[in-house]
Amino acid sequence: MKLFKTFVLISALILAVSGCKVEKPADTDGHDLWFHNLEQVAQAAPASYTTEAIAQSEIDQYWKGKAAVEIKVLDQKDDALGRDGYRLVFSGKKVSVEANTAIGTLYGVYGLLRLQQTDALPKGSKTITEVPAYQYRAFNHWDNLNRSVERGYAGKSLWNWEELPDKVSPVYQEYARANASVGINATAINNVNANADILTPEYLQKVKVLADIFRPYGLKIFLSLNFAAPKHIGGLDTSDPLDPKVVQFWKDKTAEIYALIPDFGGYLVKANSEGQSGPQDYGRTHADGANMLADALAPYGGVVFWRAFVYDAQAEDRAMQASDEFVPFDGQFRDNVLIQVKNGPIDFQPREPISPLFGQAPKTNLMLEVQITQEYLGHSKHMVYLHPLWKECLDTDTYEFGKGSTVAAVTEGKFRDNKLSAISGVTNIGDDANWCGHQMIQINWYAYGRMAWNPDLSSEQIADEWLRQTFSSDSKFIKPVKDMLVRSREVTVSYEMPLGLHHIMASNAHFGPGPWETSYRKDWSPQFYHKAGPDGVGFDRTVATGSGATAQYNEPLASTYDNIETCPENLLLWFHHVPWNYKMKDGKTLWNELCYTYQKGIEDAADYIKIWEKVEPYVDNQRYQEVREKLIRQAKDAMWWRDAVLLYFQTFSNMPIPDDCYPPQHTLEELQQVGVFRRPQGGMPGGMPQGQRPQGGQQARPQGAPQGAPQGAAPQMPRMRMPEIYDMLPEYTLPSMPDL
Ligand code: GCW
Repeated sequence: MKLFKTFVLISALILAVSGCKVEKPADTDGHDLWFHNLEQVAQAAPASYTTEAIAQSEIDQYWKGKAAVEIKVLDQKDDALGRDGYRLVFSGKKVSVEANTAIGTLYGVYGLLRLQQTDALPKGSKTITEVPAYQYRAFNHWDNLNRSVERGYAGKSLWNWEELPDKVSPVYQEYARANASVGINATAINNVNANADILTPEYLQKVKVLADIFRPYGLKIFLSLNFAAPKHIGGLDTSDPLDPKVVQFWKDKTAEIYALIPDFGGYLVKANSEGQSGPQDYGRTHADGANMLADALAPYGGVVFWRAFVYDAQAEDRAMQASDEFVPFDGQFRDNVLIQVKNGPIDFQPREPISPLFGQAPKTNLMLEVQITQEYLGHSKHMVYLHPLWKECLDTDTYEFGKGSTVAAVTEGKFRDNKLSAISGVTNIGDDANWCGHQMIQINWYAYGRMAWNPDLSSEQIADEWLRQTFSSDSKFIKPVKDMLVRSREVTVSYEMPLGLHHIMASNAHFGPGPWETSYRKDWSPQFYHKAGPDGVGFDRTVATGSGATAQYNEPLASTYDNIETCPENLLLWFHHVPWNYKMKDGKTLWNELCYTYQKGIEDAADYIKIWEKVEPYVDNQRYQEVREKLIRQAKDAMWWRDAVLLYFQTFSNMPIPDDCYPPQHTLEELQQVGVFRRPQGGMPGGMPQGQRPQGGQQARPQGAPQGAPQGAAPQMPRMRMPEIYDMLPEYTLPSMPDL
């Protein structure tokens, strides 16, 4: 007892002397996002619900500075600011927020409050000018009408269709406000695997209510449409885009929408992809389909986002298909069509090269689609800050118009006369209290908006801003946590699919490893992508011996990727089939490089826990515990990935896992029991719940016999749903590392 008292006394003394006691912040569920340090979460709707009133009320409630803030819509328009840009003029006793439009001033107000909340207000007189890089900074929700969310990991859809239009959740306004605060100005509210019902009068009444709530925040509604809608809800016997009845259907439907929603943004379309209907069903082209819709929208100023995410089971290399299908139509799309291209040529993998299409369609309005929801990066169970992934794509040079033709420059329209430009992100939002299912991945919503406004911002700057507004400005918190976030994408690449490996996740749920899996469609089969065998691993996409995908890039990218000597090692197995004993730049064999990269990924993921524990004093208990639990899960998943991939590849390489790597904790057989899915007949790649399958179009059907089971193939198992997989996951213990 005496000893204990002495201990308490000494501890108290140390604390008093060092003065390091930090007051523990109050618990929060994270619903207030990056508005956390402002006193109040979301205000009730101001008396008059206009952009001007909202801008003023944000300042009245949250501006803490001594200088008076004046909000001014310029009489004399300033072309340099465009529609959305703003100027903050700091002159001693006054700050003036100036813009050409009311929405510009609202962005200015949020910009000013951001400077306040991140301790970045200028000291003396200064003018800050901000103009967004893209005209449309769009969100894509993959939300179904039954409130399930395809690839959503944060609860149900925000849109309560049953209650609308009569009952309006306060969350709709909070959502609009959060988007406006980071500059997001367009939102496609329903899944691209679209249910045509969204276009019925009943649903349009509900959509109108959302549009009315979003409008003062500058957020335009888009709808994903089902290309077969003329058949499904229009009573027609065809949806052929060149059929006059179909053309009329879309004209009428568009007029009906604009009568309800005068500032409606336009249509987002997934056509002839993964079983969705499209113009090719009628022997027509992407250009025929997109242009027909564009013509219906043009009188109202609407635009079409037409997706380039297309592939079919017959293609030798899925990575080449978007270019193969779209390049022939370069120059044939209407001015108000944008072709929406995923960042990489396959599908939102932890690392992909850029889609070659960005460098191949000089006369087309191209826009970038990124995925904010972490379909392939640990769902909402893993902390992965995605800005570095997106920025890697935006900064990559396509060389299309010579050096400096980065994806950012191409999509911003710098080389086109038509200045229409857009960017879109598939959201990670649902009705979870914290919106995203994981406190830390709220950063990806924030970062997406900031990037869409300014693609030049660095990952560090955005993380810094977000942390200060969401948690604490204390440098003892900011420094380690920012560092952890900025590294996190690379860490996830290391423990999931390093060195250019891709698409080796468990099918269907796209969570956890499944390198041994096959599918009745080769292009859904992990084995098709890694091609592991006794001779090596990786997909040969070279011109001489492989699919020739490297030739879809402009020089010097094409030859850099094509040559195994110059191909960046982080994309090696994307472009090359490489022997297990191939010598890497650091002298290791490919096999050992794989082993050590996975090892490093596990170590780094486990290290997050220690970093988080050190910053405990700066985080409220609720968020601290929630994040800690998820980080433990993430580290265990990292080991699961490593064990599964290496043990499976080892059946081909026959090489040992080096002694200084953690030994596997499970056998390949055990792991294969966990990760095996069998697709039900006629199942869709999206793993959508029954009743949410796309209507019309060709359903994806088995193409040919499943591939022969290779060495190490998994036993046949009944199909399992996600929760069952979780129950079956062998409990991993964290490796005994110092201090853990
Ligand atoms: O990545 C795949 C997803 C599908 C998704 C599709 C797409 C909406 O697995 O769930 O469907 O991409 O982007 O259309």
